Amino acid sequence: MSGYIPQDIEPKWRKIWQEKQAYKVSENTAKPKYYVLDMFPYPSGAGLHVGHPLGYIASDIVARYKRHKGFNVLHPMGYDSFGLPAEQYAIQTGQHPALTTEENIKRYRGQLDQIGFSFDWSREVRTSDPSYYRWTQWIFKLLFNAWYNNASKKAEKIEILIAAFEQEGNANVKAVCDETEPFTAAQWKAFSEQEKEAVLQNYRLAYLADTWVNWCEGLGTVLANDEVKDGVSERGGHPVVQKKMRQWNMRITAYAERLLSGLEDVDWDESIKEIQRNWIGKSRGATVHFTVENSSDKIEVFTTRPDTIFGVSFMVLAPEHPLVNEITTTEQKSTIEAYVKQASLKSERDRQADTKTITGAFTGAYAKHPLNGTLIPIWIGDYVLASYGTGAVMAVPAGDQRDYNFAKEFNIEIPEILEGIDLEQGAVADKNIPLKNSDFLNGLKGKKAIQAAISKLHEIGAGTGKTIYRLRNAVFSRQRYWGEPFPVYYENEIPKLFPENSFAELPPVDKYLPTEDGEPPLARAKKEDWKQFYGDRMEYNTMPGWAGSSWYFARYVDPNNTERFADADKLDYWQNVDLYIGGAEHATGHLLYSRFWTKFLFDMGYLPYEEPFKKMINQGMILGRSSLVYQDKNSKKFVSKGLLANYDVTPIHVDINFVENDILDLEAFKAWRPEFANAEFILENNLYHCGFEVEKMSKSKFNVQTPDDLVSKYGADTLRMYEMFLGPLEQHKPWDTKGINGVSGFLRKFWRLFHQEENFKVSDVEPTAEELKVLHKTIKKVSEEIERYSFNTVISAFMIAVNELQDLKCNKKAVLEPLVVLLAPFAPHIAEELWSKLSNTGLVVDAEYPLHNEKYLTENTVKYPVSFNGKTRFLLELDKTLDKGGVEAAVLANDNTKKYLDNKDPKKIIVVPGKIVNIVM
Ligand code: ANZ
Repeated sequence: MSGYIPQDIEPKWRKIWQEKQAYKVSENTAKPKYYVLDMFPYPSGAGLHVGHPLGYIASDIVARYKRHKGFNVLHPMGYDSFGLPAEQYAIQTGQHPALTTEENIKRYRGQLDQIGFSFDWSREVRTSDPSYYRWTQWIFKLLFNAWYNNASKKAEKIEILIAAFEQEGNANVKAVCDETEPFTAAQWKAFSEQEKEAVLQNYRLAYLADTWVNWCEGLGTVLANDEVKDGVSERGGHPVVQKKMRQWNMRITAYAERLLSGLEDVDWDESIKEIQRNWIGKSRGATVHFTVENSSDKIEVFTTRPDTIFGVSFMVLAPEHPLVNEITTTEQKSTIEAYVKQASLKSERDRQADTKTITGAFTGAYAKHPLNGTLIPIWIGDYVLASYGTGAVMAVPAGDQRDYNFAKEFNIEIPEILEGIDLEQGAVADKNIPLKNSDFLNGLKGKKAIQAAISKLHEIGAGTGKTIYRLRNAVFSRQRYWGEPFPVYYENEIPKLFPENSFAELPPVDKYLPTEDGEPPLARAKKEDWKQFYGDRMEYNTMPGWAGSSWYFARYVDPNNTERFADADKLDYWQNVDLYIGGAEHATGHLLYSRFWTKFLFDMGYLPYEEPFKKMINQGMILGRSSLVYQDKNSKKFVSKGLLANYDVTPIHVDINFVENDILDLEAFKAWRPEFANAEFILENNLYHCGFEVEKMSKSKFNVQTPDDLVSKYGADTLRMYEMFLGPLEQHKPWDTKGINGVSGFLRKFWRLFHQEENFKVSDVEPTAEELKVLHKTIKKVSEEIERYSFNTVISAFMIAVNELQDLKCNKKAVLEPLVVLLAPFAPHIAEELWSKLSNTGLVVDAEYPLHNEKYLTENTVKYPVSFNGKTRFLLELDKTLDKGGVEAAVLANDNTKKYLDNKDPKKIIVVPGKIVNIVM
C-alpha cells in the first residue's frame, strides 16, 4: 500500500457514508438526544469561502463527538433561500429567482459535500420551497388569529377576545393593543364588519397599520431597523427616509418582558444578551397628561422622572405627533409646516445620533401644568421620536441635557429644582439629589420622590406609573417578489385569510419590478396567474427575510410532514437546539425574531419549549489577507515593498493566487490583466515583495480563499483541522495558509504510525505504561477541550501525542485504535480509512468514544534530585513505593553517586521520601 493520499481516501468514504446513509437519524427513545444546528446560509452566487465552513466544522465536530458518546444526534442543514440578490439578478436578467437559487444551492451543496460534514441531508429545508413556506404562512395565520392577554400573560386565540367583546365590550379586557376607544357589548354587536375588523386590528399579533417605516426608494422597499445603518440601506447604501405606509406588522412588543427574562435561561455570550437587552430597552417611569389650553386635547407624555415635574418649563412633541396640526396656531402654521417637512428627511437613527444640532419650532399653543396650573409653551422638535413612549415629552432642562440644550437654544426658562446644584454647566441627571421648589416633593429624592410624584398624579387623575420598552413592533411587509406571499386577500378592503389548508403560491410575473402605480411586483400577476384567487384582490406584499428563519429549527425535526408544520411527538423528542453556532451579527434580527415566534408557538401549544437555542456560540470572522503591489505614480513601474521610501506610489490589490509567501509571481501578474501585460518592476534581490492587508474577504479585494482549492490540494481533513487550528472559535482571525503544511504534515505522521515502509502494520503487543500514559492523557485532554468547545487546543494535543508515540516507536493497536476514534470528529476520512484497515467492520462514526483511566496518568516513579553538600548533581528515577532505607540503598548503589563521593564515606544521608536526597560528606 502507498502513503497517505487524501485525494483517494476522501471521495471513497464520502460515497460509502452516502450509500450507507450514515448520517440519517430518526427518533430513538433508547438514546438521549442532542440537537446541534448551524445558522443556515443564504445561497449566494459567490459560493462559499473559507470563512463560511468555520462554524460548520465546529458544529460537525461536536455532532460527531456526541454521537460517539452515545447520543442520538440531529445535525441538519438547509437554505435560507428567499432574498435580495436572487431578485436583483432576476431584475437584471429576467431569469426567475427560483432558477438562480437552485443553481446557487447546487454549488453550495457541492462545496459542502467536499468537506465531509455529517449533515442529515434527508432533512434539508429551503425557505423558498412552497412545501416549507406554506407552514410559514400557517404561522402567520395563527398570529393573525391571536392576541396577547396581559392577564394570562400569553397569546390566545382571537375567538376568546371576540367572545369577551360580545359579553362585555372591551372595558375589562387586559390586552397588548393599540389605542382603542372603549365600547360596550351592545356597541360591538352593532359594529359593521369593517368596524369590527378595524377594532380587531388593534389587538391581532399580526396586523395592518399605517406605520412609520424606513422607506428605501433605491431598493423600492421598506427596511427593518436592523437593515438600516447610518441613514442608508445596509445592502447597497441607498438613502432611507421615514414614510407612513399601510403595512403588516408583528406585535413583538407583547413579548418584550418575556424576551428579556428568557435571556436568563439561555447559555449565550453575555455580549449578545446585552445587545438584546438594550434593543428591548426597558424603562420604568410614568405617563402624565397635560391638557392643552383652550382645547379639549390632552397631551400624554412618558417620563422616567415624574419627580421633576415642577421643573417643566416647556413641552416638546415629535414633529409627526398627531396633535401637531390640531394645536398649531394660525400664526405659527407655516413655520411648523416647514419644520415638519425638514424633519421628515432625517431617519430616526440620525435624529438620535445627532445631539449637536438643536432644532425646533413653537406651535403657539400652551398646556396647563397638572399640579400648579402654570401655562407651558408647546414646541415640536426632532429630538423627540414619534415611535418612542408617547411621542411627547415634558421638558425639564434641569434634569435632561437635551431639554437643557433646547431651552438654551430657544431662550426658555430653566427652573431650579435641584438642591445645591448650579445649572450653569448643564443638566444634572442624578436621581439622588434632593428636590427644591417642588411643593410636596421638596427634600425628597430618588425612588421615594418618584413614588410620591406618581401617587399624587394618580390621585388627581393626571398620570400613572408605567413601564415602556424601546422595542418596536416589527414591520412585516416587503415590496418584493422573492419572498413568502401572504395567505391574505381583500374583500371590500377587509383583509381575510385563505381558508384552512390552503396557502398562497408565488404567481409568475412578467417583470420583478413594482408596477407603474408603485404597487409591489406581485400586483403584476393577473387573476389567473394565482393558483388560488379569492375576494377582490390578493395581498401584494411579501414577507421579510426573517420570516422563514424564525422557525426552521422546528421544521428540521420533521421536514417532510405535509399535514402539520412538525409532528408533536417528534418535537417532544428532539426539543430545542442544544448547541447553535452562527454569527453574532444577527443579535437584534433573527435571534430576536425566532425567540418571539418560539414563545408564541409555545403559548399556542405547538412547541414544547419557550427558547429555541439553549446554548449558542458565535464564531469569529475569518478575515482575508490581501496582497498589495505598489505602482509608482511617476514612472508607473511596480516597486517592491522594501523600496517604497523612495517613491510616491498607489497601492493596488492583486489576486492572492499570484503570491506565495508575499513574493509576486511576475508572469502570472502580467498575464492577469491587459493593462499589466507590459508591467515593469523595481525588484529587491530579483524578487517582488508584496505588501499585505488584513480585511474582510471579498471578491473586489481578490483575497477570497475558497475551500475547494484547499480541499483539492491538501484534502478535506487537513482543511477541517487547519480551520480549527487557526485559533479560538469565537475570535476574529486572519486567514493565512502558512500553517496548513504543518497540519497536513501532522496527518501524514499520524498515518505513518500505522505503517512501516508503506505497509500497514500494527502490533498486538501489550502497550507499555509510557505508551498508555500518552493515550490516556490525550483522551482526557481531547474530551475535556471538546466539552469546552476549545478546538484549537485539541489539535495541539493530537500533535503532541503523535510526536510522543513516534518517539516511542509505538505501533500498538491497543493505543492507536482508540486514537483513531478520538481523531474521527476532526478528520473523519483518514479515521475511517485507518479504522477499516484495523479490521473493523462497522464505521468509525459509530464507534464508542474511549474513556480515559486515571490509573495510567499517575506516575509510578519519582525523579529524586540527588545533592552533595546541598548542591544538586543529578536526577535519579526510583520506584515511588520505596521507603527511606530503600531510597538510601538505591542512591548508594548508583554509579553517579560513587563518582561524586570519590571514594569518601558520606557523613550523613538525608532522604525525604518522594522529594529529595542530600548526601553530606
Ligand atoms: C422628563 C425628564 C426629566 C426626563 C429628567 C428625563 C430626565 P429612557 O430612559 O430612554 O426611557 N423621552 C420620552 N419620550 C421620548 C421620545 N419619544 N423621544 C425622546 N425623548 C423621550 O428615557 C425616557 C426619558 O426620555 C423621558 O423622561 C423623557 O424625558 C424622554 F430629569 O421626562 B424625561
